[in-house]
Amino acid sequence: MRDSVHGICRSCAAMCPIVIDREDGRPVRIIGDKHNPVYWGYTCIKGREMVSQLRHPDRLLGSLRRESDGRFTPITSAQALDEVTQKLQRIIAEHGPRAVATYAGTYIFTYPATQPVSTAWMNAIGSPMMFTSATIDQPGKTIAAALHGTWSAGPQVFDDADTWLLVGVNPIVAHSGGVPNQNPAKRLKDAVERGMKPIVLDPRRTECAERAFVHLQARPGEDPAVLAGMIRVILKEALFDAGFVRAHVAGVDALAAAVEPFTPQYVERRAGVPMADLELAARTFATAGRGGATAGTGSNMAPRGNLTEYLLLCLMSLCGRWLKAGERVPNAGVMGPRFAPRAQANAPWPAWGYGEKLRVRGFSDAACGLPTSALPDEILLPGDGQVKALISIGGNPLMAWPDQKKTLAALKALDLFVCLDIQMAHNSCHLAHYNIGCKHSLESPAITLPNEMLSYFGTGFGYAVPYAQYAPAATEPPPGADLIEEWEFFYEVARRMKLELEMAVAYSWTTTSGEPARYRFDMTRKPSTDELFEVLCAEGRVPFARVKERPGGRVFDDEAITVMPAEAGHAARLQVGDGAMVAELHAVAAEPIEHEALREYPFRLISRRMHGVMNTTGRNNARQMRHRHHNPAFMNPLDLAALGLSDGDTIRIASRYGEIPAIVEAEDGIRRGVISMSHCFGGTDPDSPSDVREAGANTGLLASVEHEYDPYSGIPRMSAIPVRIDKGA
Ligand SMILES: Nc1nc2c(c(=O)[nH]1)N[C@H]1C(S)=C(S)[C@@H](COP(=O)(O)OP(=O)(O)OC[C@H]3O[C@@H](n4cnc5c(=O)[nH]c(N)nc54)[C@H](O)[C@@H]3O)O[C@H]1N2
Ligand SMILES: Nc1nc2c(c(=O)[nH]1)N[C@H]1C(S)=C(S)[C@@H](COP(=O)(O)OP(=O)(O)OC[C@H]3O[C@@H](n4cnc5c(=O)[nH]c(N)nc54)[C@H](O)[C@@H]3O)O[C@H]1N2
Ligand code: SF4
Ligand SMILES: [Mo]
Repeated sequence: MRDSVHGICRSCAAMCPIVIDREDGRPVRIIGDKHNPVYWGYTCIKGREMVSQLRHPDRLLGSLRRESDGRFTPITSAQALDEVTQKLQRIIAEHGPRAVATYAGTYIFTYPATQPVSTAWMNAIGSPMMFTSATIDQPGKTIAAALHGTWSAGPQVFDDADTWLLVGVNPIVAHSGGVPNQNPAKRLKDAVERGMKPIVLDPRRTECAERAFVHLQARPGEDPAVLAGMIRVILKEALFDAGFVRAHVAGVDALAAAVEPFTPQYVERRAGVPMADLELAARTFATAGRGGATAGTGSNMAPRGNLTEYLLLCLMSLCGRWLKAGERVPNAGVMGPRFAPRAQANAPWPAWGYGEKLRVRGFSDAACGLPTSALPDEILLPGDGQVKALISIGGNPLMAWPDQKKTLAALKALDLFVCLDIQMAHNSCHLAHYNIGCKHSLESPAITLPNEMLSYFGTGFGYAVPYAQYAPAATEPPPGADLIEEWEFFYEVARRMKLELEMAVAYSWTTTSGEPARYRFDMTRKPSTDELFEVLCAEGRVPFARVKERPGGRVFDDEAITVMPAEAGHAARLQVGDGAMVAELHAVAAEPIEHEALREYPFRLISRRMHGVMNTTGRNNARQMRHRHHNPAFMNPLDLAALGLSDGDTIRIASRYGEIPAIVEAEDGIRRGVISMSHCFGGTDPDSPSDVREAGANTGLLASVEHEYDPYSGIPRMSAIPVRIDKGA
């Protein structure tokens, strides 16, 4: 029998609505839902290829135990859970709960039950050692928000903006943020056609830069200098929103003094941006009308990502790019709580220096969470509190963490390493003591709540309209499979440990104040995922049952919610002169200009995403990889010619900390002196490198977690890495 059902793609954060054609209940084709009012039929190859992912020979269809000879024995998930529980209990009894850590990777995000249940379990055993990929992604966002404060009513939105500043972010490929992730290519095209003037700051002429009004093709790693230069122009020419600043912003004098050295001449010399372009960008941003600014991974992985994110918030506040009293709120919440915004600031809050103290490099908990880059050292460093057990949830530490050699040593040193994954290719799973096979996203129900909550993460994220979708599982796991959902792992281990579980019904990245609602699990009756969704949406503005009524998703714009005026006597201000950030600006101005000082490393290696794969996921599909196996080192054709290189040649790229082989490929539009290369490639053993043509290379080998790292998030220099090129393999 042939039929079609609605679904939600969970291959990335965009959560596109999909239509799944089935034969006898088995998905055979996935297409976009052309009737959807928000995504307009959009999908990408990663979503459409889920059909082959579902039946890929690399898929984990059950659980595996690694034996002492390194081979894997299939075991039932019940037995795996029994054995993992016993091992965890022994580790906790011997070393205390801090010896147990969790790492939540990319595939925790689109499964909204996973994080609250895993956190509930960690709270129940008493371990604070929860790590996520957020601290090796864009940790500057949450840190900058804490230092600056937030605006209760939220930012102006992309869809009616007159300008948007995109900094080290490329939404057309990444579907992450900047341009809202619902069909970003069309959204940006439509915006430009109605007159928007996008400004792109990126060393590469990206798909977004192609549509920019101004493209600042700066040297990598110089975003703080460029943004400080823009702020200086705006202050000098008094282009800021004086009324808004007077009423709601503090610290302008300190900021003005700190940006003073960043004259257009200095920025041109330092960042390689023509003076006239810098001034045009500043004037456009300040005078265009409505707008916003978004940074992405490129800027956060380059040095001083916190400062870059902070300067964007300063630009937003100086130009009053926040929703004003009486304006209609674009998205007042659907599955999330009713938004009751006011035209007032939420005061800054502590960004670091509280909670759990790590034993290495002076780290503590911070607004972005505990630093993942320090976890390998927490595993390797003997003594009280040493981490002995790690549970990786939809993540791939070996491929994704910076400093792959240290990561490998740490993963090998663990007494217990458990991976919750769907497949084993190019993966940390081969080092795990237990691999717990998880259901594929098409085999469990889904809700768009995560993308809705993403609007709290930063400007230009989430839905700008009150949209939501629920989709039931589109198919059953194949016959004979023995799979669980990630959250069930934690429930089942808790049950075996005779623990009570209580989960907070809130997301770690929301900044809503007040205690979250709590939900106590019945440990004698496991809830269904649907029941958990019900709990997670219990505070929603729209009853969950109403969302479920319309399988393809819909916009719930039945209620007009407007921004209320500030409360009488409200004193909190948005802070643009934070002491730590001002000190960093002074430090930037005082340091030598790197490209003039560091001549031995004339190139900068920068991060990028590949269209067809999601970090590691999809590398084992030839169509997604466009029939190559590696991650090319993209360079400007003139640089290749100057070095006597042609497409397909092998080079060695050396940073101050490591070295990798790579295959070059010409790409017009990359700034000269820049190498643009994706992460999560290479073989699984950096000490016996596989052929670069077969596996590519891991750019994390060029980073060191012990040098040039952020003191709060721990993120090391993962983009704008100074490198040198040697010809030949
Ligand atoms: N050098 C360098 N390093 C980087 C980056 C960079 O740009 N440059 N980017 C960083 C960023 S932004 C991030 S987020 C991290 C990514 O860090 P990770 O999340 O640790 O890495 P991924 O490769 O995304 O790992 C996803 C894992 O989940 C598995 N998986 C896929 N689908 C599912 C599913 O439905 N359920 C479950 N349970 N598992 C699934 C995949 O097989 C894979 O093993 O890497 C970071 N590392
Ligand atoms: N197709 C695909 N989509 C993905 C992913 C994927 O692997 N593939 N990964 C997902 C994940 S985990 C994340 S976090 C998001 C990330 O989403 P984005 O942050 O949008 O990531 P990118 O597309 O890599 O865009 C980063 C941009 O920064 C630029 N850049 C690099 N260094 C610098 C610098 O020093 N300064 C400036 N100004 N620019 C710089 C790069 O040229 C690149 O265009 O994407 C998600 N979506
Ligand atoms: S953009 Fe993301 S959610 Fe949409 S189809 Fe592609 S992978 Fe799926
Ligand atoms: Mo990420």
